[in-house]
Amino acid sequence: MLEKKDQQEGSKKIQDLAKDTKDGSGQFLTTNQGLKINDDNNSLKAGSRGPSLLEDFILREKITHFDHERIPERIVHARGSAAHGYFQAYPNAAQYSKAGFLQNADAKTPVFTRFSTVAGFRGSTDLARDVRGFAVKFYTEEGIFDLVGNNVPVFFIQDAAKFPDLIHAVKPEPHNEIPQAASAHDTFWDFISLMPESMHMVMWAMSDRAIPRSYRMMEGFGVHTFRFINKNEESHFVKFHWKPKLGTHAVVWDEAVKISGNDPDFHRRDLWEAIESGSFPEWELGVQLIPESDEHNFDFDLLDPTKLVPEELVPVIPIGKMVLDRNPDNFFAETEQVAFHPGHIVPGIDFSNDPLLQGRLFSYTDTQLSRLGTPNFHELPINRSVSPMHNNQRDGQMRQEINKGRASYFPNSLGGGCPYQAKIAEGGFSTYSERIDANKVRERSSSFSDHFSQARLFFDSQTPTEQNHLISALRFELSKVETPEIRTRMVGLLSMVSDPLAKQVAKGLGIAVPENIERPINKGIGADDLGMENEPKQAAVPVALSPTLSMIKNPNNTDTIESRKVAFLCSDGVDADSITSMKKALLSKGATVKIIGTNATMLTASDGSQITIDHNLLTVSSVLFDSVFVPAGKGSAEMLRKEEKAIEFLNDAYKHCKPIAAEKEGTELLNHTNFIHKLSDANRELYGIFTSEMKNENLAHQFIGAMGKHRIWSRESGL
Ligand code: HDD
Repeated sequence: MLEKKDQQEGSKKIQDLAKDTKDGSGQFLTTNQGLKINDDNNSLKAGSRGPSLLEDFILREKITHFDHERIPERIVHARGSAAHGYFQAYPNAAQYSKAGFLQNADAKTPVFTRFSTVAGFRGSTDLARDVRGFAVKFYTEEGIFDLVGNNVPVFFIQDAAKFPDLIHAVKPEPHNEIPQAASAHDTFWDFISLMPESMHMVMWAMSDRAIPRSYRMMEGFGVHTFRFINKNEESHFVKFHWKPKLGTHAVVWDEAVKISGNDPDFHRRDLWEAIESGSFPEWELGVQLIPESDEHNFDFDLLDPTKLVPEELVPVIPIGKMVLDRNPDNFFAETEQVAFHPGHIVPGIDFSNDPLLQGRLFSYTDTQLSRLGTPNFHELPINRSVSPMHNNQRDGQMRQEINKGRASYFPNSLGGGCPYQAKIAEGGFSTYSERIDANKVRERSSSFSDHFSQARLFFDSQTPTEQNHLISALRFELSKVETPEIRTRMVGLLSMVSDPLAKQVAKGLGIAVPENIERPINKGIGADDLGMENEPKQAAVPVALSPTLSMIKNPNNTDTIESRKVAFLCSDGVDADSITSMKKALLSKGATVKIIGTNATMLTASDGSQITIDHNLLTVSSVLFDSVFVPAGKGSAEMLRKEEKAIEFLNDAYKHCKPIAAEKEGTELLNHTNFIHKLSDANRELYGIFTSEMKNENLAHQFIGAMGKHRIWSRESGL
């Protein structure tokens, strides 16, 4: 029997652990009806060894609730992670749009931002090769504004009518539900090979943009052209951009595959840990503004979602920043139940006639009805507008609001005419009055028919490293395709983008680039139309190269190493001083250091001091870190040499182009890797390997400098 004092201490410990949870603050366990529960461990039985009794309403309530805990996952973007934060406009923003949240540079508008993959199910890996969703809910004083974009500025299709086909093609195949969270299968490439309009987006999806290092290191795009309406009721076309403060960075494919095994929650954990540690991710919101009068001054149609506006033609003007500074309290209540909708806009923002956007305006409410089960989904705390909500919509499942009074219609006199309509001057929303004079038709505008120029612009704007990654990705994906005709058709389409690209992909597949390109069946447009015959092969765009399309050349990248994770590979006998000085240098630049040891708890350093281990080598791999340091210490280096995992850790870090540093005896460990002997002493530093046989202040400096470049790409091309 525990003494009373021990019991009290035990329960105090539990209370301490639970101090940040609402239910931990000394509350009784109750049923959903508020009845205090006396025994939550045993069901009601006829005798302690007898059958359970149906009368047990406490058990029935608990099990019933449990049986209904899951709701349908999102048909797309099921796998996601989110955070709270705020948006703050810059002083210049007010002139471009009359939206209330852009008027005051001192005001902070709360936001909830959800990042996601597209194809995988809710429990799938974060590191799938996929487009990432980038959806921001602004809780403005004028109502909810949702900017529901992606980390890629264009889309696969031009018309919403093709969306169900696209998603059916990319999701696991219907007969066997294989493969999970992967586009590398026949149905996806079958569809793509018949849809030339997807070729620009395919370039992005096969680039390293589709395997980001972190949600915090992704650009975001509104994709469609929207409208900004200013105080004078003038309209500009607008494209939205999110630029991450930490730069735009990716992992490499081999790494992505290994991360999926090591930590399928890699991006979710990364976002969560960064915010918990106070390293709040930040993006700048930028806009490209195009006066109405310039609508037709481009070689592409602004309404075509498979096209971007090169930043060289229309610069991105920063108008505010978003900081994510709070993790959700409850995944289901917030991240899962949040309902975004591109149709949630506020005065000062309006739609364009992009046919993909127009179709989305229907789809998002409809999907919430089946996913969240009621037209009252806006009453869930995460979806509630901060501006007061008054209307005559009533009842429905799970209604929270207790509406008072008799009048639930408008106009009314019994309710004093309330709620009444707002004049525009009072903030009432009025749709931009665009002149439309047209025939009702079911067709695609011929201004949408150049599918290849911007795909080519994208490919040509990449560095050789990025081009190689893109080629490898296409080789990988198309090698997984089992139907030879699909591969051939795809290589044919790629040759419309770039001959060198098509040749390289074809070589990897062991086939030739077809001479005569097969005309895609159905062509994604009406059966009576000509399709590709109208399309100019590699038509000119005024911009030949666009550095902002490349992640490596991206002018917005800085050399910050803030929140980057460095693994210190250690064992007993490590030199404590070596750890301390390198750690100090890295922490001063905002990096995170993790001690990897050969057990799960403590290391004994060479001076006898005890060092806490963050991760047992058994449980991690270098794919989870940005760089590796092997500290000094003879005993440590000798122990690690015998650990196959330690050598693999270094070999992988090298393969994935990550900076590696080693000090004094730590350098000895590198002699057992498979890369060190390929490097001369002279070119080691060029390839991001920094070693010092003695204590050397410069080592940390060099190491940090290399980390600021993200990866040492010369390793891929140079050896
Ligand atoms: Fe969509 C979810 C982004 C085209 C139909 N979409 C969804 C999410 C993002 C996007 C980020 C996840 C939101 C969240 O985190 O809850 N979708 C896009 C972008 C598109 C796009 C950038 C093209 C530019 N989507 C698109 C079309 C349709 C849909 C053309 C249908 C006609 N999207 C949906 C949906 C989803 C969705 C089925 C699933 C879950 C949800 O809406 O709430 O309605």
